[in-house]
Amino acid sequence: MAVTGSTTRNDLALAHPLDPLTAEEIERAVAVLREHRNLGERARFVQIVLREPEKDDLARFEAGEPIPREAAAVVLDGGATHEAVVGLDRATLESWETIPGAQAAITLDEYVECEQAVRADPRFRAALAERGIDQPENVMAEAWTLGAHAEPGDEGRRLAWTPCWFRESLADNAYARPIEGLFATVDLDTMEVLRVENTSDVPVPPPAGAYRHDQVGPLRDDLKPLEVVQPEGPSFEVVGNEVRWQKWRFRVGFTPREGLVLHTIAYHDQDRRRPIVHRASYAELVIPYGDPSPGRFRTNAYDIGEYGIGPMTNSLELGCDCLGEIRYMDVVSHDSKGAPVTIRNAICMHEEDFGLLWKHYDWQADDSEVRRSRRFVISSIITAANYEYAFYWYLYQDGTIETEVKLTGIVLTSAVHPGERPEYGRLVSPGLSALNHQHFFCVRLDMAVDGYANDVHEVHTEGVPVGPENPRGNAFRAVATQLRSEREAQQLIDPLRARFWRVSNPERRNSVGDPVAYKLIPGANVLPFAAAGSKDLARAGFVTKHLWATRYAPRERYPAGEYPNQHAGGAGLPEWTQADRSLESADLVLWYTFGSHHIARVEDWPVMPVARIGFSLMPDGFFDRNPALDVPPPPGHACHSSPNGGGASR
Ligand code: ABN
Ligand code: CU
Repeated sequence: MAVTGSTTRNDLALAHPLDPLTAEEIERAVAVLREHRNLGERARFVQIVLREPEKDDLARFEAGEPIPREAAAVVLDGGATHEAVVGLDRATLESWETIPGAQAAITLDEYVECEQAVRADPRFRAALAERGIDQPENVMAEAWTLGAHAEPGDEGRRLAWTPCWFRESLADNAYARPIEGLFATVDLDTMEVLRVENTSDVPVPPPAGAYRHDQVGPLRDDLKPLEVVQPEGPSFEVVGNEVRWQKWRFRVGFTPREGLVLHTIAYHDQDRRRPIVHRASYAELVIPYGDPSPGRFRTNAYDIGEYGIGPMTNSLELGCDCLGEIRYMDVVSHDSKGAPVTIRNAICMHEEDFGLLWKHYDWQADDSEVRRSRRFVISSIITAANYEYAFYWYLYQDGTIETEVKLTGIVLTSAVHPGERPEYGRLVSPGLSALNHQHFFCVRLDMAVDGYANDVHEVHTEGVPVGPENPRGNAFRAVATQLRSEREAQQLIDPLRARFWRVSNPERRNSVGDPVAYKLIPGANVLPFAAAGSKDLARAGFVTKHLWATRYAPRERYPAGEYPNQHAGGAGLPEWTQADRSLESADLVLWYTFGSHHIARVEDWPVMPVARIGFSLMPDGFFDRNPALDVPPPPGHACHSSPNGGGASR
């Protein structure tokens, strides 16, 4: 990972054990695997990633001990999925294990090769000809994962199915003209087209959906320039992969599966570095669609677990994706042959003015104190076929950590008979339906609130029954219940009772004697509509609860399990939490699942204005007072005054 901009990495920074693999390390891992396992030409490297050191290894490193660099790899070879660990310092194969029954994530190379195989298939071409389409090269056939919907006889194969769209040229909207009912099923190991379904007489909709700047008619001409200028540069520093902004410190990571990862998020306070979150990432994203029609019922994809969003990461452009005094980081991904691929400007960092931080006007003293809020933003944007997901982490001067996803791109479409109104989607253009769907994100937060021994409580507010304690009926209070085990910690949001979850450190007290704590405050959320007992819901058990908390275990990383692709269901959080491990004074991991519910609007077409969803982690007794008291008034502005004079306006 390299930083573009005024900061450069130095040798010391290079050595940090949480730094993602460099291109050279990926090459070394591939060379070791090829040599020791005699891998054939057809072997695929699905994911090669830093094998992250455990917390006690990191402590040893901090104490000055070098710790070995290791790569973890998922490899497809001979029709099976294998996991390997490679020692990078001495180029050794540390382990090689075949994972029975696992289907690794689909690689972008397979995605491209699958489309080529489908376009070349005579049955597919015949089906296109029936519809008057004689340019198969202008048909997009996307390799979608199949979930648990393999046809009898296909079990055990590595499968994809392909919804298809037609366009006359690359300048057309890729999703405007679905070829309804035409779906191929492909064996990705052999790239054999197993079958072509051709079940619908719905015509391909007419051309529509232009959205590019030179296609949409006159552009508005009344926008005056808006520039964000920091003449002295930004007030953060990037040293290697460590970011220092105000009192915040954290490290930037990146994995092929999760994309952007934040490590060791801490706040400098009371002359020490106080940890808050050891590791934060988007650990899963599943999009269930609600159309039961032939073929389309399969539409259900895990963009993180079944594909991996690292390679989908965009190269960002200054003034477009991010505005202001930006620092970028490049990341290194790799293709399925194991060749490193650098994504330039993949991660964007900058500061934003965020309006009011705090204010009070004392009218008797005629004294006003105002502070402006500045937040630190770190983001990356991925393109998962039709959709864009922009992932943001925000750090605030009052100790709040927030994350937000901005969803944009093009809604997933199907075709309907002219004049028909779809039951399971909304018409966005004549003959074109945008399918009902939901996007469920699961953020994994390996917590470390002032240390690794943490408790978790559910807190809600309740009114007190009218009686001797509350004779006038006005009383209400917050009620905290400790979640002592993994089953107790399976929770739903309860916005009408203002529910939140508090993670505290029972060994450290604040100035009023309470354990220091951070609270997770949910934002908008929803539950799935897939039926209980359905194959889709069985695989996505983690979406049935909004909060899960588990005792840290190194192999428990993804809420639908390590290999959700073609899995029958039950893996991940539902399986691990059957152990019902204690969460008292524990090294604990919070998993927060949140769903963006999407019944499309015609305004979502031809490209969707951003929809936002997220949540925050807010200090709740972590500090001894408002931690942003020491933020100075902006220089040169009279937004404060003393009681004895001064000229602030309120
Ligand atoms: N949104 C499903 C998907 C992701 C990547 C590639 C194809 C399809
Ligand atoms: Cu959507």
